[in-house]
Amino acid sequence: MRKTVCVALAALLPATAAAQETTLKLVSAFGETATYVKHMMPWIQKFNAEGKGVVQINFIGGPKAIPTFEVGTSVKNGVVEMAMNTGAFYTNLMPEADFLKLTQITIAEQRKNGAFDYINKVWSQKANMVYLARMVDETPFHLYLTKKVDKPDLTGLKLRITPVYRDFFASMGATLIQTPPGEVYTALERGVVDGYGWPIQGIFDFNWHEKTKFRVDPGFYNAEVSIIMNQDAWKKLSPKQQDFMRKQALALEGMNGVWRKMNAEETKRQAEVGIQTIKFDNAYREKAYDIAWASATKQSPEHAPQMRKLFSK
Ligand code: 173
Repeated sequence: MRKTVCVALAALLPATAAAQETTLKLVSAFGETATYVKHMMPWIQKFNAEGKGVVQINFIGGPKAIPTFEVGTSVKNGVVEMAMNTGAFYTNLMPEADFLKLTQITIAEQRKNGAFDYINKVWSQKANMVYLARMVDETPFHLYLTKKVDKPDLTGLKLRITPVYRDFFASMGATLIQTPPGEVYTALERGVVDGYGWPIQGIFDFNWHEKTKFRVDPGFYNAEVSIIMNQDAWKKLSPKQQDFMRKQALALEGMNGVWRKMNAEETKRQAEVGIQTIKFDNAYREKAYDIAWASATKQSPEHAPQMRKLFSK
């Protein structure tokens, strides 16, 4: 009799263990050769090693799996549970997504001053998402050009943009063409654009340096790349699984120290391959913020003023 019970219990065990472990699909809005993906992969490995029997991440790939500008919707609808994404790629869900570029304090500080909770409130209400972790921080955007300009007047230039740069570049008279990162090289090669916006790091990932002659300084804003999650999938996790996810989110943010160093290295590397710098004064950078906040306030009178307070130094 006793033996029978044991056998019956043993038969149940694997099924129970499987039910306790949850696998979450994760997609990247950036291509697989991107610095951001390279940064994330060791984190996923460690996550899966420590998460055996708890939670596993199944990385399903980049924009070939889901196109860049559709990743946000796929997370909202639960087609995938998680994504590495930036707000500029899901402004179709809410204008606030793109405001994360305006943070002047680190994610660690945002967790302390209430900004992180505020973001989560908005993401939950408007996009059915949990904002889990910010994995790129302290990284400015720049304007890169194939033609020289000697003042902040971009009239006659065609520039590749995302929502990040739209209002700022438009204010200087540029003609704008929105593309996902995956289409920048071809646009440069064919002369469809005379330049593009991108952070200080990463232009070598896609060989854009081959076509880039100038970088405009100073940089502006703060590149945001984060891990977002479908809210229903989050709610299905047990408290233990949620704790594990929070711990891993903090671990990912704990890796953000690499960006400062990488940004200095990439600045040097750009100079080494012959990319010249065009220097504008700080009024250029200040204008970038003034224009972005004015636009944000217009698009979201409800949240922009509070986010501005929480995001500023
Ligand atoms: O594609 C982009 O230029 C963009 O919006 C972005 C945002 C964050 C990091 C890198 C690129």
